[in-house]
Amino acid sequence: MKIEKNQIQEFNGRFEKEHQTDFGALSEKLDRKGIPVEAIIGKLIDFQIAIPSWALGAGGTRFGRFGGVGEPRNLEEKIEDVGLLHALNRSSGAISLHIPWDIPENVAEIRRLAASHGLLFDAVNSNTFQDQPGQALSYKFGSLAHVDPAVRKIAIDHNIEVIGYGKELGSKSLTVWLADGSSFPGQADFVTAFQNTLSSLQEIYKSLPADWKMFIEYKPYEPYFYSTVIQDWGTSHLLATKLGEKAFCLVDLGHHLPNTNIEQIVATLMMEGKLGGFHFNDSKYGDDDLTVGSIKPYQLYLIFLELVKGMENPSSVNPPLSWMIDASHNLKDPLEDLLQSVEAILIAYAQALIADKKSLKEAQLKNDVGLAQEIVQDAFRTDVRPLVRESVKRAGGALYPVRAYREFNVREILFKERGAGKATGL
Ligand SMILES: [Mn+2]
Repeated sequence: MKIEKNQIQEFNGRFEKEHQTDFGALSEKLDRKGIPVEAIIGKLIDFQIAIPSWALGAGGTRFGRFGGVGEPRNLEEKIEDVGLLHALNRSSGAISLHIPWDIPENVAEIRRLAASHGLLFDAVNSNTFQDQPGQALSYKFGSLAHVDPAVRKIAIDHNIEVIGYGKELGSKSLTVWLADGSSFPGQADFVTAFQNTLSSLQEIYKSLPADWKMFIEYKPYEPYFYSTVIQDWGTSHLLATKLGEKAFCLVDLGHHLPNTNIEQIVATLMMEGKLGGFHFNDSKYGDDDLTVGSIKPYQLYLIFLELVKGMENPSSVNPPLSWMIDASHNLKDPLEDLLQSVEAILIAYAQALIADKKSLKEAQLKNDVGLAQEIVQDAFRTDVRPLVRESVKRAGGALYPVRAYREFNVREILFKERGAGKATGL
């Protein structure tokens, strides 16, 4: 299925008048404050968020999985799904693949298909958290951190193989998320596990092309419950620093203990030039992988405020960031959910862009706590949705992507085309 431009134009035409009223009122308000509306629209249009191939089907929990209908049955259909999202919001112009779930059989054809939807390949993701069919030795007690060098070699070779697939697809980064850890005190030696991981990553790093980045993702617990080798941003930063200038930390919003100040982590990593990428999702308790902005939209905005401050800092040494969604759950239609996530990200970004950072700095220098709070909250409490809609519309997307998705009967059409099958790789 493909959404045609004239479908979107016809849809937008019906809502143009009400949108112009909303956008006009907001523009006027922002103009009065001296906020550069056109420049902000340009930034919103440029902002692209990669969609992970594993979020396109219904996710499961350890208690079961309730599949949806019309889920993608292969890599081609996953690309088609991301193409549908991108047609609707013009902000989902990349796909992040998971190897071995998404090994391309015909690379040239896959590249051509992605290009026909206007999509690029973002970071490739390795998988050493589960054994693959026919694998000689098991990852049960670890992969890159394993005490047996023969197991480590299998995990290293897999990561190098993933880089190979990424090179063929035009990807420029490898994301390593390591499940390795222990569930019982005494099970593993912390120092040995760290040193094994570092030397394994150093082997992989040697195979990283000159213009690539390696993202090191951290997570405090799960699947193991006593210790995780790469448990926090400090460990990730330590590894990235020891590896070299192509290695960076990756922040997954769900990979923190409750109430962690993620915006402070983001600010610190950007200051050090070591923030590489982002996995967006939302959570209430743990790594819940819920829709971005569904639980803690204020936190998302505060994180974006630090990101924007970092990006707008002319002396920043941090490279451009890689933006990705990493969510998966089993209640909503995955495509509709991803449209909501992308919209939430754009809203938080727009709020951070309109925030009066100059006045905030002045208030901070005067220790004017009350004023600082007023400034920070003023942007968050501004309904920036007309600004986001205007940017999506100018880029060729639908004014209301979720509504358009429903009106175009996307899921029903995909169901007719694909049947009730379950998505691959989940
Ligand atoms: Mn993640």
